[in-house]
Amino acid sequence: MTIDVVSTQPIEGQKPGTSGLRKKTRIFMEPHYLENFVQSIFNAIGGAEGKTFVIGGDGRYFNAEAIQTILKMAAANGAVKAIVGQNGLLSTPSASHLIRLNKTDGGLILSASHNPGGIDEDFGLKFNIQNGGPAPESVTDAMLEQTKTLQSYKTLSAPDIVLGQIGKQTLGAMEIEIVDPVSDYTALMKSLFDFDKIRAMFASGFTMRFDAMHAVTGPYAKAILEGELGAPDGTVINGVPLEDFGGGHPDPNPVWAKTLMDLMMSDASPDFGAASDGDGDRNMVVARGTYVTPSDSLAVLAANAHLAPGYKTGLKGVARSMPTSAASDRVAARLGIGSYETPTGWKFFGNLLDAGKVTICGEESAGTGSDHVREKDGLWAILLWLNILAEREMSASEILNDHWETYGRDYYSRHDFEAVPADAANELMSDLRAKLPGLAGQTFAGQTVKHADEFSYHDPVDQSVSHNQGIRIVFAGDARAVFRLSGTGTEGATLRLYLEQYAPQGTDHAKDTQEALRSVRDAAQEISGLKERLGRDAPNVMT
Ligand code: VG1
Ligand code: CO
Repeated sequence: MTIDVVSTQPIEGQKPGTSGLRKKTRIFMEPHYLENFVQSIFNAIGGAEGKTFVIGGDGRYFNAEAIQTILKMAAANGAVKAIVGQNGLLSTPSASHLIRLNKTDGGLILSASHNPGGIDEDFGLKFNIQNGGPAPESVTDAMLEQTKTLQSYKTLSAPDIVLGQIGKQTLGAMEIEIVDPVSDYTALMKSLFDFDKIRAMFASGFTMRFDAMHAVTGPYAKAILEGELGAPDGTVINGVPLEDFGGGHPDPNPVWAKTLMDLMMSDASPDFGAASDGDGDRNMVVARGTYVTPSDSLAVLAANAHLAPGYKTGLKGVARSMPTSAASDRVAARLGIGSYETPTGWKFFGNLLDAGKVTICGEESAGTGSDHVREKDGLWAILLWLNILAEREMSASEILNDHWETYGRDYYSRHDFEAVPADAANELMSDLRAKLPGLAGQTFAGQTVKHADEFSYHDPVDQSVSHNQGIRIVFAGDARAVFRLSGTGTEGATLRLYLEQYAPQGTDHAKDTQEALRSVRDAAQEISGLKERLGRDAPNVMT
């Protein structure tokens, strides 16, 4: 086996976005493209010499080939060990756990998460650091610099590794350990939740449907829900990971998980419904007859987490991304604990978790997690819900209604305008930015602007500052509209409009969500002119 130093051209502007680098699969498959980015990662972290990495992905098309390439490059760059999920599979939260459990130097996670998979769809790669969390901006900026100047990369001429075989192999001087992707993760879940109590709930006839969307969570959900917890066979649907996710978007929302939504709204509904995304870090929760918005789910979990053994001493604090509704802030205020508002993307929660300032974090995009790993964790959120249901002996909708009665309801919806022309979306944002100083006091569609700004985050732990994290327009009547450009799309631009309207305790909590948000939506339209500018009558996706 020989180490080859391959000369290459820099790949300009490959900036990792909200969650790693995402591109069309065919771009990743171009000669030297993946190699350039992997070498840029190694260079950006001060080399791979002597290091141990966790490697795995969501099983999408090109997953296994890319892992072979990464392993050879890691060996050629002097890494001493790679811990790899069997068949190249690792959910994002379980990769985060393995990084921490084995005290490794980080991990390479192959996923484009909720984006569809296949040769004509999307692929992605992200690097997580020693704490198990996504690389912070200082590191992703260093990767970007590397991609611009890289002249060569190192690889090994060697036969492929057998990814299906659990146990140890060697590649050059590097040891490879292929591990069962599920077992360590299951042990972690057992340490946090009352499995006996949840098992008893299933045994007494509680029914659930978990849609794994043909993505990576299937084997985890089957092992834990149907295996450990005794839920009947068939509780997990679409449980076999497929390279193209069966042709769907593995995005757990009412649009892409429509079959599950329809079931939950029907007379045949089980007691509880859930789904997770491509790489298993996000979750959707549906009560019988009621969709639980992710912002509400975060708030309910924060308010009830102490009922699960892993959180019985209470929470240190709660963090949410800026576009997430204020529902979890209300819980934190009542509990007398800290609440934090961060930019979109899990990498911003890492410092708060490491510093012990927060225990639970969440995003409106259906990501919820805690300090047990440094990623959002779809199955964790579902297990926490199950533990709470088992303890409170109420249905999920009763818990939700009780929550609204206690705290008031934050009506919430996100409207996505996907794959719109990038120029038009950028212009919309810059024109809106220019308007901000004059908006306060003006009234649009019956909503009066209280203040408007562009969100900048000052990290309270490392004092770093991140600008341009979304435009917020706060209205006097306890409503808010947020405009933000997505950092995970691979085609044109995606504009996200986040809408919320608070209805205090004692007011009507049973309105239709879109109806309750009508005036704030109309105000957002009037201020931005988004329909005309983007040439769209309606959003593609409303969650
Ligand atoms: C989206 C979500 C964001 C999430 C990110 C990665 O980002 O809005 O909340 O952290 O996806 O999630 P954006 O930039 O497109 O809005 V995952 O599960 O796709 O890695
Ligand atoms: Co994901």
